[in-house]
Amino acid sequence: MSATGAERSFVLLKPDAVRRGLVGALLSRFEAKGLRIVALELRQVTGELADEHYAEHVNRNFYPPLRTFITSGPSIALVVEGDQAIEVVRGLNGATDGRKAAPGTIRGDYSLSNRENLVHGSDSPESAAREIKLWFPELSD
Ligand code: RTP
Ligand code: MG
Repeated sequence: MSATGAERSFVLLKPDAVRRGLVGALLSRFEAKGLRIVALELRQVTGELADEHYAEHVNRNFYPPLRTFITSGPSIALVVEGDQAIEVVRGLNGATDGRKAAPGTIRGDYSLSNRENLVHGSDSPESAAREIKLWFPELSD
């Protein structure tokens, strides 16, 4: 929670979003929904940062290719704020697998992949707090 009471979520526009020139289109969706951008930065994700960000996945079979992908070019890291921002962002992002994600969602409209799915959003208040502290320590108390 921020000082204003609105919820915050961490969002990452992954390297495929930057490569494909979709940053503006994707940011527009979050802004049009009414979420406020409170931090934003272009970041080249290192393997070390990837391992921390995806700590829950590092031992999964899909992690090595995910690590290669997420470090393959610059990403846009941001924090958004608004009423129920965590759940709202997950709804805008859509299901993990772009092939199954509903039309109207970011992944449903722009992704045909279970890995290159354009966007990350925190999945719980605990994850949001952890991820905001990891990516934007200056925002944490
Ligand atoms: P995210 O964390 O990026 O918001 O995505 P998510 O919650 O919808 O999905 P999660 O299960 O947390 O997986 C994290 C990311 O790993 C890649 N992935 N690849 N079987 C696979 O090949 C596989 N499963 C997941 C995706 O990039 C997914 O977003
Ligand atoms: Mg996740």
